Amino acid sequence: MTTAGASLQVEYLSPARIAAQPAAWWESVLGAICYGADAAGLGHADVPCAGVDMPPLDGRMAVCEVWRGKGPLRSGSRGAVRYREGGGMLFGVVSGSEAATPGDGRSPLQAATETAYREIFDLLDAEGYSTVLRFWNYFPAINAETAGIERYRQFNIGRQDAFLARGRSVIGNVPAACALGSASGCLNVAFLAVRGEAIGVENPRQVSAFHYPSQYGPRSPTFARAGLLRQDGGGILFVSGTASIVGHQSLHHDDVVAQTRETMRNIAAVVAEANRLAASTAFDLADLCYKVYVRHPDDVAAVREEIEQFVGAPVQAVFLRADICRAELLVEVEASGGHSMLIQPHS
Ligand code: 3EB
Repeated sequence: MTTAGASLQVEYLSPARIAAQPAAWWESVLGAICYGADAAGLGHADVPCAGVDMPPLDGRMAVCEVWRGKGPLRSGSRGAVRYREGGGMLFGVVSGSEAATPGDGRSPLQAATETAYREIFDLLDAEGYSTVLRFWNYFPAINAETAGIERYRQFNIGRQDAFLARGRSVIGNVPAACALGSASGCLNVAFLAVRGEAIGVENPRQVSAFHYPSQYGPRSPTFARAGLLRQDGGGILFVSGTASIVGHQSLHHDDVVAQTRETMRNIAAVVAEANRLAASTAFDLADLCYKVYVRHPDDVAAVREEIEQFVGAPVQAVFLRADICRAELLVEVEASGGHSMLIQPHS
């Protein structure tokens, strides 16, 4: 048991709100991911921030997801990875360029992914962070095929090769994650690591992603359905990107409402499994913080309504325009809980 993450907090703010924060506000900021059309970083040199071209669907130009921990924090960089750490948590970001063609049979995206993940693992080994609780992966044209293989599948090869190269397991207790397509930009990987152990949670309704059959690509994706950090007085849960997949198959092609309902059944099943493993904590769907990736902007109202209908209450949720990693999937939902959360209203 650890109390490392007891003060973890996420806030969603507009870039203008962030620019108006006093210096003291920054002291406990671990890092951020800014979502929006040509989203830049936070403009704060000491804080790692990924800029992802994935516009929010509430009319604002951009929204920044800011992770805050418990100070004092220390910033650093190693290779291409920028990070900030303290209180037993480390948040980092790395962006990878696809400019270089490796010339060894790997695609530029595969090579960029492998390099990014190797550098992350090298940093974590050097800093004594044993466990990644959560990865966020974003890159453009996720469903496009180049050299005869879909880019999401190229990404999966590079990711798995980095896990293997650094002696990490690619089945069983692997990190929670998401992988979504942005509108433009480079590969962005953000991550949150801890010093203690976390538990990879699987979904009894779904084949574990690391056991997906080869029809979905030559290498299975390396992620768990959720990551659970057990703590005295309440754990922290990260539910991975979750879609309308039962077993290993996509269900409800062309029906965004049915896909959303199936997705929420999956999230409910993962949360139930996490509660079974958590011992002391009971996560409730109504108390989670959601991020919802929607392929077609016109679907956002129907998706929100279906989620709230399922949960039975209004939810804290941010909606983003994104491509999902299978062409037939129209929506993907991720969630987290056990930390405090604030979604600044649109203003
Ligand atoms: C799925 O369940 C949908 O490759 O890191 C969800 C979460 C998905 C994470 C990843 C992919 C990833 O297979 C896609």
